[in-house]
Amino acid sequence: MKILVNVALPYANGPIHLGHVAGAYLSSDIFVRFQRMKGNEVMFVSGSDEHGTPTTITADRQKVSPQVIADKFHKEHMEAFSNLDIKFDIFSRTTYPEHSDTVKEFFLDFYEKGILTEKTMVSPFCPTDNRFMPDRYIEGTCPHCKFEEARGDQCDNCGRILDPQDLIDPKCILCGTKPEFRETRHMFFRLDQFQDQLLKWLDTRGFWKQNVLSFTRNFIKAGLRERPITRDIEWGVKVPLPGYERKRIYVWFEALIGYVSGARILSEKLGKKDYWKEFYFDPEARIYQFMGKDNIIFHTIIWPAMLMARGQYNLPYLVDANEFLTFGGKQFSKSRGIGYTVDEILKIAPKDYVRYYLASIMPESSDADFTLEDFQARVNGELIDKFGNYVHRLTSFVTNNNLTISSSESVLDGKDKEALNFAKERIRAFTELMEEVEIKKALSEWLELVKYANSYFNSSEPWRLIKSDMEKCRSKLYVSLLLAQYITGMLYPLTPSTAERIMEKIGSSRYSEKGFTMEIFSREDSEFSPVKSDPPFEKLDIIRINPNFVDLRVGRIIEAKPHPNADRLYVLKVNLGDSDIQLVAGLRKHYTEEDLMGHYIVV
Ligand code: B3M
Ligand code: ZN
Repeated sequence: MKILVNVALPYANGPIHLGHVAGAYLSSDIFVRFQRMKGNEVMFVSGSDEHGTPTTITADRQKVSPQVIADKFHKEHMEAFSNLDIKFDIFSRTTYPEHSDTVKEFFLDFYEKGILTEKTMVSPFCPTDNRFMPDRYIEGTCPHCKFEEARGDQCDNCGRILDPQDLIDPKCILCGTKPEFRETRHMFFRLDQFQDQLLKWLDTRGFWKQNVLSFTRNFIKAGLRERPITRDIEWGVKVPLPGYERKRIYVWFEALIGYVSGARILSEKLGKKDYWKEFYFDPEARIYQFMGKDNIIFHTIIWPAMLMARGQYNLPYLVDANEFLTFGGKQFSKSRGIGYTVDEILKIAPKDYVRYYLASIMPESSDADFTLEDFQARVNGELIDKFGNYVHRLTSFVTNNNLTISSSESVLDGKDKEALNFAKERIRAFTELMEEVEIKKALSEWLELVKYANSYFNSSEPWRLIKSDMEKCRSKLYVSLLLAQYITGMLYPLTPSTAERIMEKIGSSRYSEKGFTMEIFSREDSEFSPVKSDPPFEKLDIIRINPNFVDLRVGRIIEAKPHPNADRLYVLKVNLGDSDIQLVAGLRKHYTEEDLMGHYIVV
């Protein structure tokens, strides 16, 4: 099957942080890798959204041209994604000439079809700057909640959508002058014409996630109105109409078309000019759209309406939006120093730890919170202790005994078959969930299988069998290695480079022949020649990551015993109120056991 995966084009106005990654970029990359594993033909498109006020505001503040800002962040975004192994087929730019050509084509097609109408509206005009100001350039007091720094388009305090005329005491953010409200002419997109068609189409999308569907239905129910798609600014795609020389196309309207121009540019680069049409025009192809929840209506209403207006284009098959990721309960914010950017986190933790943790808390059905403690607990407790140790113990046992294990020498007993059936069931559930982009749930199926593999290996006791029953020992190792191959294969879309590394360690013949395909999960003959190597992971240590992170608590010593093998040490048990911990302390020269008992200490 042909699958086009589009991810919202990030604004080129600031660094990518983990909130963005968890919102859409990681889930789409995982989905793409999974689809490729299944043998589907995938095109993975995103790019920089360079126009509009998000970029000009940053540029105005830094007193440079918007292109300087866009260039800087386009480069940074590309690096951030690539450092996290998020690998687009194209990371395009909305300042490419091919993009403005495609936008013009859409615009003129709509114009000729009568889907655009010209209307007069009232806009803020700054007499000092002598120009119309975009809504975001006006700030004032919110009429609803009295927040004093509400923007002309929205109040960040109460979340209400505003019109700059609603603001009490409006001011231009560049010069502080009170704006005048003047009439100006703009082009409007007749979104109202698509209300029925959109509702009918949504009725066929019952399999979408609830958050996306209900958000969209409520928006349509409130009634769709025509929307202005030009603006009085100078930074953007030019309007191909006379009289519009000083106006530009609204950033959202043209950025959405970036999905089409991106696919076209990629096709051109691949030397297959019309390749993009196989995704947009063949009704058998599927288009998946990924984004954060604040972008839903643009992708479930406006973009589909634009595609309907063009005719012939495929509509999105699935629109997937995650909820928000918070950091210690607060919104990620670069300016307020809350949370980590991709660059910052990668300085302190390997990319796959980040991918693993974000996938395990993916905010799919509700907001999720990133904390350093939880990051450490998940990575160390699951990825390292359960998965890494399992593979390491198993492969070390095999290599220490100079064995090569193959299916042909294995005779499976009831328990072995049960293990393989359990695995098959988990893989089936995992696959279904990945298909539905339920990544967090898919990962919990993986963890189930990892735990099962651990207990299967422990209870089969190959270290005992090797002395008494070599055939049985080989069979147990074979099943254990097969389980290792499965769990590593399942991990591939989530943590690709780790999965590659571990697969080498396991030395699976199937992997070396086929790489990561669904055949990794087959049961048929394979051979394992594990490679002797060090433990695959180093534990995550958040105190080392963040020296400011110190967890100090007062505890009471409830037990003090001499250390059995060291005459300077005590083994202490300390009660922290909600739990007990054990400590080893070099205090025997200084205190007796009785001195210590019952004492309060800081740990
Ligand atoms: N630039 C998303 C954002 O950065 C916005 C998406 C455009 S996708 C067509 O918040
Ligand atoms: Zn407000």
